[in-house]
Amino acid sequence: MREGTAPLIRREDYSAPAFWIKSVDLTFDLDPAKTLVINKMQLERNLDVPAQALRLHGEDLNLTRVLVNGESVSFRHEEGLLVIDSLQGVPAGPFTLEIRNTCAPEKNTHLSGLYTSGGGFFTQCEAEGFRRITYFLDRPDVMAVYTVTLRANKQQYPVLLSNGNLVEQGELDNGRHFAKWNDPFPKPSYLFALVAADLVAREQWVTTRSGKNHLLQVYVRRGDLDKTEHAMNSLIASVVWDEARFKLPLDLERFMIVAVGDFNMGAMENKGLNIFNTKYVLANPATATDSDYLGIESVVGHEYFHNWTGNRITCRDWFQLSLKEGLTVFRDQEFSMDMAGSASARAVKRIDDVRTLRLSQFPEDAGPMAHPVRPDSYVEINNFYTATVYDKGAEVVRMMQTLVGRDGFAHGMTLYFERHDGSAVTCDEFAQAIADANPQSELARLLPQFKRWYSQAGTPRVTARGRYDAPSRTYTLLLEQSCGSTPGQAEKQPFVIPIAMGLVARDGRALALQLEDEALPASGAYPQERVLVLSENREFFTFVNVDEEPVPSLLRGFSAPVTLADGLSDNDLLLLLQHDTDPFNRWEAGQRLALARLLAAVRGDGDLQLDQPFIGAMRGVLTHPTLDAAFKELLLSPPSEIYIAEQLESVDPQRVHAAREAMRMQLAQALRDDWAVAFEANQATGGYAPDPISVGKRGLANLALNMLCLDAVARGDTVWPGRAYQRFKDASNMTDRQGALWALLASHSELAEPALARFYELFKGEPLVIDKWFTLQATAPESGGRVFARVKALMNHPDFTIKNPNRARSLIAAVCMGNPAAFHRSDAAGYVFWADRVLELDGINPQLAARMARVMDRWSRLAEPYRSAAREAVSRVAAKPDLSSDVREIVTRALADA
Ligand code: B3K
Ligand code: ZN
Repeated sequence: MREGTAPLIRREDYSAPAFWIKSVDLTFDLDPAKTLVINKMQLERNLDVPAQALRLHGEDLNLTRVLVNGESVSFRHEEGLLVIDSLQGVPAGPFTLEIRNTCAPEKNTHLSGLYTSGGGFFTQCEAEGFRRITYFLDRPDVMAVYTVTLRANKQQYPVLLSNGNLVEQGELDNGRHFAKWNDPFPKPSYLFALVAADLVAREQWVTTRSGKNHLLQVYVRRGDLDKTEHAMNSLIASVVWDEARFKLPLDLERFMIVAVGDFNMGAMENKGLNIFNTKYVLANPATATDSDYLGIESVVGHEYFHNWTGNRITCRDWFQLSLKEGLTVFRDQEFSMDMAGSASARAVKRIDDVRTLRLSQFPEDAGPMAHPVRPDSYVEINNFYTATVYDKGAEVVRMMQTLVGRDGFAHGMTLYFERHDGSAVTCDEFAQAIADANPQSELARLLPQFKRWYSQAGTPRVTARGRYDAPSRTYTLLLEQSCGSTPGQAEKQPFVIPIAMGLVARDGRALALQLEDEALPASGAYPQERVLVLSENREFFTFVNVDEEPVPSLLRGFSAPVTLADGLSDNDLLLLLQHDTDPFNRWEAGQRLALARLLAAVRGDGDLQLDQPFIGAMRGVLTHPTLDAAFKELLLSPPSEIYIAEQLESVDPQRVHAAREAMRMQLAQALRDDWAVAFEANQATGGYAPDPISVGKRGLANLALNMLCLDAVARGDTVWPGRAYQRFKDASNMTDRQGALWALLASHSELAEPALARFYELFKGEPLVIDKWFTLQATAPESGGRVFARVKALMNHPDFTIKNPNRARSLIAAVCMGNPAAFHRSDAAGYVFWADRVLELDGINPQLAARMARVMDRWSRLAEPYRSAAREAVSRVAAKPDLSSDVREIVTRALADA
């Protein structure tokens, strides 16, 4: 294990490897206690760099033999590296290196490298797990062809899988068998995978456009086959989409997905052998919610799309992680949008993605872990699989598409693959390809400046001021940008910010947009929407032939990851809420109206008291004859407590919670009859299908039921809670069942207890549903400390185990991240709980511990008494002497944020 003094790795220190590994022949004798690995490599010196000793990575391994060209050589260990000095003078040309070592999969609680789960063997190698399997140049720019032979007991491990194509399989002595796999594509070690377990597969053949047939397989444990249909459908849709949208075909004879119950993250894109957290594979209507279904579709897509963006072209070094992650998130977002279909359903997906960005990336960019999309340094790379690298990285790619157009972007992708297929490259090379394919674009003109999105951390703030001049019939927009300092970056240079916009007349009409000195376009009409490109600190944009003072609708579709201060009044926002042709800004107007009221209540002395214009506007949304249900639900859900807190200089989480709960209660009361109508009108009929219309109906019906119970319980009325309980019992799908249970929990109904008990009895054999059962209890609205007390009691429940990441997250992360009012207690008990859990987890699974540690990132923003208590808890974790480098990096950065 790496200890707390691990060095800082810097991007500027990159140097090419001293050796290349051309091919690897691996043989595994799989045994949970002691697995033997025979690793035969073909290497050659990299003649572009000065001759040096060979230094191989290795971690938690037992080395038994080292042979160079069949002869034993001397070696030494130095700072976690295996050093073979005699290879410094090796002649140019290939030589072989054979290494034998053992490892102990059943003792591997880090879930990095080779480990056991549910009686099978699984691997996770990204970012640096391969070195926990055998000695290697475990860095992404060393790409080799792998041949892998697996040997294991046939009865216990009937399925033996690795990357690529199966070349041979057969029987061995003593009840053992073997399988030999070959992956023809050179790949970095982080994409290696093996699985040996007792599994069954759903199979499907597909034919790609070239006429080739491919076998798709989804492997799960016996008994879970009835939960694989949606994952398989999502995989087929992904194969079809990537070929249609980007002309990128499946390049292997077979493509496998394997589900495993113990997994640190969502899934992993190993070449041809994706390994998934069961959470992103298993679903049937009885066990999975609509959002589970959507999550599966997007993660299956994401991992499949990595096959080109990540695997065929990979990262030169881990600082370039967003090269594959930002791009692949962008691709999975586009995939889900294309699958959603209608303009309204696409907007719902976009709003969802922006909510995620604001919930996780904006706080990250404003806190101690702020880092550029392409970081400059790290201690532990696993700590940099962040919202910034993934989600802001995706926004950077999206801005490129906005600047060059959808077709231009597709051409850019084609050029990127022409230039770099089969190699390990940098973010610069990606941006250059997109720009070079679009030489006339704003991206090409501004490329060096645009790339500041990769190098500068922090969320830019755009302010906009409009001035209408009646005599000249002009409307002038002044746009200004600034960006606060972030750790290590005091001054920021201006960004290139594409601002999609329109102007809306007082009667709701969209106005034609003619800029000063602009000729009539070939289409014969000026557009009603356009993209302004802000690249200076301040710029004026003047529109002519404007007959009346308009309301500007800026940053449509959230065209850049910035915050916007446009000074719009309540009346302006009400106009946009009603008339904006851009659905994103329509939603945003509603959120801003709610946010303004919430912030006033949190900052001021009085309680929140909703005004008639706001209530009327919300009623207008709820009773709107044509808006989609999903869109109504988004509009009627107030901003989250985390998002509200981010707008405040000093945060009292209890006040934020109280204000938001008051808003929910008043909306419940004021719209009581309308909620009842909406509930009845949005019953999805027929069999379960996760299509956007049905999903929207179930979502709005659940919100309505929640509001109706809230209002009823407050009045002492038992009718709606009774109906909710009945619905909970009779539900034919998990979305409705969980929605009804949540309505009871969130309204503090007495029926919540019997419902929880019944839920447990129904699903005690379904781990993913029991995760939900823990999470529902941990995220229920706090009242009088009961939720927190329940969480502590649940830690002793026979089904709770901190060793399983999903289960640990379902309770610990759920309360610490998902329930601010239960977590931030004036007696500091929440922080003590957090510190104890982080320390406990650190001894088992440092990656997971470091994720949990990030809960406290924003401690310095808290008001007293929370702030001092939170700092003390972070200091207590930091004081532990043998802390992992993972957690040490997080808490050290947090404490520097005073
Ligand atoms: N590439 C993996 C994440 C690996 C995380 C390593 N700590 C999954 C993904 O982004 O698709
Ligand atoms: Zn990814």
